[in-house]
Amino acid sequence: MHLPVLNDTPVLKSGCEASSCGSTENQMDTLPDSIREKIQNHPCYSEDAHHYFARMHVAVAPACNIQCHYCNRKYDCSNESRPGVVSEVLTPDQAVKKTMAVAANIPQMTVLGIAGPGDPLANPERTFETFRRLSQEAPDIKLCVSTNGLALPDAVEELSKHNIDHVTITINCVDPEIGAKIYPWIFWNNKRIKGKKGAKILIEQQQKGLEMLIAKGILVKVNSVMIPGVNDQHLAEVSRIVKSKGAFLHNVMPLISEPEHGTFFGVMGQRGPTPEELQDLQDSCSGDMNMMRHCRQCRADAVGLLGEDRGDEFTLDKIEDMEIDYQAAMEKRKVIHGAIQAEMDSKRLEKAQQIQQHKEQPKLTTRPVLMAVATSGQGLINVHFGHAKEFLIYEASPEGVRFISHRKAEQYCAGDSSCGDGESVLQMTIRGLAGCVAVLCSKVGYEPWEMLEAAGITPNGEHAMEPIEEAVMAVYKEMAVAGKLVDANESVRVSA
Ligand code: CLF
Ligand code: SF4
Repeated sequence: MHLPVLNDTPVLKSGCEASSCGSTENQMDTLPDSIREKIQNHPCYSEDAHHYFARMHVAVAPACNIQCHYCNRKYDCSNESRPGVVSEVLTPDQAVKKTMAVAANIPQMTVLGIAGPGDPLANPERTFETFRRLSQEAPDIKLCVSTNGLALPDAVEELSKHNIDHVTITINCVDPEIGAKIYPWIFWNNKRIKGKKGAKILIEQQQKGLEMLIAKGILVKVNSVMIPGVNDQHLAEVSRIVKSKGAFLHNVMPLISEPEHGTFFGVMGQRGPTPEELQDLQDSCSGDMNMMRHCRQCRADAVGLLGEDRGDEFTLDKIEDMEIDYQAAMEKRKVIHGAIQAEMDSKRLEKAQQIQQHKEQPKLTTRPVLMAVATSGQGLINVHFGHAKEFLIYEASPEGVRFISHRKAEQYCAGDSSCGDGESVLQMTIRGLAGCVAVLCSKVGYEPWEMLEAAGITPNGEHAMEPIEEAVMAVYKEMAVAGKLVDANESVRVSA
């Protein structure tokens, strides 16, 4: 089908200059096979894989060797988790049992990560005992660790022994001046070292650890917490430096600083970035570096697909009652992984063909817009508007469709029907979709339909069970044909 060229309206420049989208999958096509093999079923390292494959964390690491101003020890590590106490800190033995139980019951779980609630490498015995046993007893599970980096250089040798080929280092700065504003102290050589001096040691250890991991052929992802007014102007430099040293992916996450979490930043009123500020920074870094945009800032005991938490199904008392035949489970896992891989390969092929067709068609001159999508995985539009716990946000433009971020439904409320100011959960969810021109879901009820329309967001239930990117592009074209996308002065993004 030929696309109509609507008019001469200037195109608002999208952050993406590529022919289709800025997803890691397009970059993935150019990766060597050895790296592709490492990331193709890792839900964090591959944006595509996160629709299909799950991860789990085991909370075996309670202690930490530094203090971050965005962390309160009562809560999960903010490096890799949303604030919220871990339900259970596990022993290595309990962690292994839990992993086996999850692997048998959720065959899509391909990655086991240790990410807290403190720093895994500040708890080396517990962390390495867990990894050692799992690498022997469940060799089909990829092992992954996330660290603040202070103890990393001393741990690299041990990490490489346990077949851990994914390491995340949280690097918030490369300048001790800035570091002193984020880290009040570190614990180093049995002493507490404060301010710039402590930050300098931490930065040096992080950079040294990064270089050592790369030298060992271990894939490194760098996480950074974006703190407006503190390191936001500095993170592009961080991105450039870590890329030059060989980091594979950069994940810039928004600071979470609710006063009720009792963190220094929360109490001091330090704000987190708006979605718009976050996207601008990610876009500005993306020229230099592969950017991760689908991070869910998971709990240190998260289980399931990114964005879902099935931890309650695998509490210690429930695991005790489970009969697990891991050999049989491994066979089943192999078959399921093979089927998912085949589906992903065929989708990738289809996508490549669509990109080619798209290139050959006359270019639209319409503006880029954001659309929200309700999905529970498999890359399909398969969730009812009212059941969505989160929405994935895509940008559609004449260049194609690209994933931007995710936004929680009910993000201002814990699930009561209303908050203090009388705003309903539905109203809050719709407010959270501000800036989107449409929401695609499997179905939408009458009341939300009217409220969405009143908010200027077109509800769309016509693409149920269709692949997300195709559906988003189809809706974009329909809107273009209907002349709804010609106002180039209208802002593409509005902060929620
Ligand atoms: Fe866990 Fe982290 Fe490994 Fe993933 S999470 S240790 S790399 S398996 Fe993933 Fe969660 Fe974001 Fe972490 S979405 S917080 S990036
Ligand atoms: Fe908290 Fe993690 Fe920072 Fe340690 S490294 S203080 S656990 S956020």
